Amino acid sequence: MEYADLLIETYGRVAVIRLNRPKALNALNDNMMNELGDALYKFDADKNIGCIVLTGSEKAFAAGADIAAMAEYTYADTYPDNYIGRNWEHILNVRKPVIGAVAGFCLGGGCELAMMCDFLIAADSARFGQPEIKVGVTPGAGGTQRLPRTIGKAKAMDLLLTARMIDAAEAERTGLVSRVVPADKLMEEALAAATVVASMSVTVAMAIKDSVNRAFETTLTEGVRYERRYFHAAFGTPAQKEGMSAFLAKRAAKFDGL
Ligand code: CO8
Repeated sequence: MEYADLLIETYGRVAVIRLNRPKALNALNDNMMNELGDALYKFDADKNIGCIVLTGSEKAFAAGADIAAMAEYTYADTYPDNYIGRNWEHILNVRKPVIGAVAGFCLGGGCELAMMCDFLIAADSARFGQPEIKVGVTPGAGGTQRLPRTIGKAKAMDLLLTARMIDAAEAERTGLVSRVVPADKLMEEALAAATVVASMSVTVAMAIKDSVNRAFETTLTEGVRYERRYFHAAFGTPAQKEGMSAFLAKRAAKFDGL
């Protein structure tokens, strides 16, 4: 796959999508978001891929939506065309697990995109924030919704209203990221985690992802019912037969592609 604003690599059953506009700290523009959607959908449909890693550069995961592109926009340029909604949320349709590997600036739309990943591994160099207020707009890709659900109202309001950045340690304390690793180990750690995920049953991994995401959309009772359907359905999959027979035979399960 060849893209102007992305770099693509695969490692076994893991696909790595790297945001690549280094001169603009990976500011997210229309073309990059179209390409990202295209790459995500291709890997989601690829039977040889079990997990996707989304990353940026050492300096920036992404420093936000492209301010230079947006500066002259009018309401008439944004609302009728569904600016952002049109191509920023493809990632939410991806059924396979997506791990975000974040180093450097992860701001504004960059932080919103990161929060659409399933979990985040951060380099100790990572800086997170929602500084949209400083450029005279609200967040537009979920910052006011996913951030409070993730780190709580007080912290979210603090970040959204003051535009201050938090470092990787604070991001881990608040639950925004699942782990922090030395910057020079970020890709090694992200690939190791993704390789573990990709070695599991892709069917079960997709079901777990869907079920966890359901927790944010429904009541506890309905969510547990939803999960129970997947649990029962698992007994109709080859993955359950392989996983449980491997356990009883005291051997490692081989889920490749199941
Ligand atoms: N858009 C466009 N260009 C950018 C952006 C951006 N968001 N961020 C950095 N750049 C460019 C700079 O203009 C500069 O370009 P040049 O070299 O041509 O002058 C280059 O990247 C390097 O940046 P700096 O020189 O500023 O580097 P510093 O290390 O001094 O500062 C910062 C780094 C602190 C990250 C600083 O660049 C900054 O504050 N950037 C803007 C952060 C920001 O406000 N982000 C929010 C943008 S609004 C948004 O994301 C709305 C999201 C809504 C959903 C999606 C909408 C599309």
